[in-house]
Amino acid sequence: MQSVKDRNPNQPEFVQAVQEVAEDIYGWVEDRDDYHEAQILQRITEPDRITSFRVVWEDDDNDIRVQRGWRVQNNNAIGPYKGGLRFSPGVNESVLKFLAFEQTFKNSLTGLPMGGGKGGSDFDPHGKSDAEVMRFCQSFMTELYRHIGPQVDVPAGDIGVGPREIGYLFGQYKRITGRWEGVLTGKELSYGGSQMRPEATGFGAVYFLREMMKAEDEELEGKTAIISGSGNVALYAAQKLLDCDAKVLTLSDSDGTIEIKDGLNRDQLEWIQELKFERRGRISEAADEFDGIEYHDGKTPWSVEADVAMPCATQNEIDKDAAKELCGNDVRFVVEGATMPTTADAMELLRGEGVVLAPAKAANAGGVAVSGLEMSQNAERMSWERERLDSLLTDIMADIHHKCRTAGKGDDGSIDYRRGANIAGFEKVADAMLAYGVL
Ligand code: NDP
Ligand code: 2IT
Repeated sequence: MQSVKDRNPNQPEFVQAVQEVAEDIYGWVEDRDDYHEAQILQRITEPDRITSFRVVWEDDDNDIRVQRGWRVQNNNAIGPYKGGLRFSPGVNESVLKFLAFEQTFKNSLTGLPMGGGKGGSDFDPHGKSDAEVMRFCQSFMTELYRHIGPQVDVPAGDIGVGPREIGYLFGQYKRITGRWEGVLTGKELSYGGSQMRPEATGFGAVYFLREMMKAEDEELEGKTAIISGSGNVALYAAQKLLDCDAKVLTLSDSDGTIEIKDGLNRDQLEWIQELKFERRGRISEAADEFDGIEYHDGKTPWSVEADVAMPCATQNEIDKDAAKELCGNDVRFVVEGATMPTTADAMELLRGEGVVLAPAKAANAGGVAVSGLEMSQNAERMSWERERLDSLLTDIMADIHHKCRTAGKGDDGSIDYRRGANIAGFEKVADAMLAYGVL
């Protein structure tokens, strides 16, 4: 870890992500001489390559704007680089390196042949017109296209990148290369998207939760959940929780939280999905629209009592104080819909209190898993039915749960899902790297 810290100064998110994996696998790899001789740990913490580029675009006032763009191709030992693009002002190389590192082990857990990558820009889509977003995406892809391809690297969405952005990016790739090919996932249905991709991450996280509860002889029906965020992951997690007759008590955005004391109903959820996905409004508007929904400006959801917490917004959103609140309210399950939403000290506290934690690389793997299925559909020029995809997603999440439980079983029979996810995700990538010799 010291050498990782020395080689990556001023990259706290990346160091945090590596530290988490290292803590969990260190005991397990201790007597693996083959890994040590081949320097697998040192090699796996160094991205294959990072491309950075300037993205210039013109806003609606004809002012010239300059942004930074990146693609981190972390590891392609088990398949083409695969992972989303994030457009958000907080994006920098450390954030993208941590996301690409996480993605490598997450993709491995899905059982599909996908390596790990991530990219994005410090561009902020909030408040931009469609025309501005289009011009930015076209400029971004004009740089990115030479580094990606269906057998090379297949980006998708993440924070700030949804179907609208994927459409502009895909159109520009097609225009420049003259090729229609499955170079991005998360596409709309009219041009080769998958029926289940929008829902897959949120639904998958709830399927994982259901498996964890089953293993503890508990039912999801009737349980209460607090969710942060109101984007792709949060709103489809909420939808699946309602399908399972659980109660959703909160949603949020970066301005504040809404609290729904009696639990979110379907009409409210559909209205909020339209607000967020179509009108790109703020979550506070839901409180203006509906009686029974209260808005708490500047607040996070973590002080509301519930059985389950689902952080579905961004990294490090549950800090030690938030973890204390969760424990004080007897939250039993934390399901990480977002990537690395829990700080290291919060994680330690939750583990110490016996909270059952579904780690991000397992719990939110449903999205990239269905992206993998979208790649298969594009390669065979077929479109698969929703029922088939939902059943595959259900099976993949159950399989990931099983892998984490098996690898995460302690000598005393206790289960540590985070340790299990890290070991199971790591092993497949490390073994493939061993097979290739020194490279
Ligand atoms: P979206 O852009 O659709 O939604 C993000 C949500 O989180 C918005 O409500 C946003 O609020 C909020 N948010 C973003 N940044 C912050 C912040 N700094 N503080 C507080 N709230 C914030 O993104 P996704 O739902 O796609 O992604 C959310 C998380 O899930 C990320 O960690 C991502 O890596 C992870 N994930 C996503 C997958 C996917 O398929 N999309 C797959 C696997 C993981 P606001 O509008 O105010 O910014
Ligand atoms: O973090 C993630 O897994 C994603 N943003 C989705 C990646 C993908 O390629 O679908």
